[in-house]
Amino acid sequence: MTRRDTHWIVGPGALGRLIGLRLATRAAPSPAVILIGRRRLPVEQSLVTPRGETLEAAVNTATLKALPAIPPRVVHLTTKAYAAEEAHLALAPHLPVGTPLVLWQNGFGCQPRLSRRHDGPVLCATTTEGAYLDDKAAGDSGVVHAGHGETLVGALDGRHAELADELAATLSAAGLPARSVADIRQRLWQKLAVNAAINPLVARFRIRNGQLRDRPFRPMVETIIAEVAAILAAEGITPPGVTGVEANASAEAIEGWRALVWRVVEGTAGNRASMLQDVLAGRPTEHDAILGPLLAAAAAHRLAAPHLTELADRLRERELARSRNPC
Ligand code: KPL
Repeated sequence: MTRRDTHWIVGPGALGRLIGLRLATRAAPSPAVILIGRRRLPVEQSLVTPRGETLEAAVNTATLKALPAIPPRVVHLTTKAYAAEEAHLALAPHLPVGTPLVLWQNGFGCQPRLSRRHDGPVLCATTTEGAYLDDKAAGDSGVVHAGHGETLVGALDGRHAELADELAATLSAAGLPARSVADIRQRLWQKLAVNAAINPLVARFRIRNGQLRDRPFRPMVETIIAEVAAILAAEGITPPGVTGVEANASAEAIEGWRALVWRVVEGTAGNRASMLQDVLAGRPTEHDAILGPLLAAAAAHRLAAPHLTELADRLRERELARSRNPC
């Protein structure tokens, strides 16, 4: 194994393992993959494809405290948003200068900060691939690739297009269709808008995404969409398919956000959203990365966002209660 083709995957949750195992089981030449977590994972890992096939792979594993000797060609940071900067801090001193970093986090919190701090090219990725860890089926050694999606990659400052093209080609060849884009900031905010309209509500009421279509939840979603649309208009973020600065404040833009959110609710009706899964498992949630940037933008533009504020307050209180009474 050489540096040339080695991908370090830091944060081997469902997404990290999906990327790692897709790369490792890709037709030759498959890149070498090292899964790096807080604890060492079993070497033998399996991936259940959306068609139900099981792909097996032996991957190298390591921990943040005992990093591999082989330097990476690229590092994928796939931790939850709230853990990304701490993981980067542990990792950065051990990376050769100029090592490319790919950030796979939800929201828009750590991406600008790490893009400034990292000593090398930084790409951001956003994906609609569906994956979960199935501990019952595979213990600690498997991930289920639940549904195909699309991955978009790019740098916040629009640089490193060649690297983004190369990464998109590598991911696509591994069965994760990917495209390099010049407007990843827009794309990250678009996903954040969807997450903000769905995740805090389903986590608060402990419901599946599809239940948002019914009363009493539907009007709550509409209220959140209206607040999010106003904030994003002020930030110059347009919904997919709607372009132009003037379009931002228009009825067309609000309809664009509504269409996007309800399309995702429909498409993921049976899902328990990631924030609900975190709440049910007693884990921290990504509320800071999702609601934090929206509330900061609302404050900067002097816009009221009472419903988003209330949802953020509740999630923050839950976090405080969790840290006082860890189970
Ligand atoms: O991305 C998601 C999540 O669960 O975090 C959505 C789109 C809300 C699907 O469940």
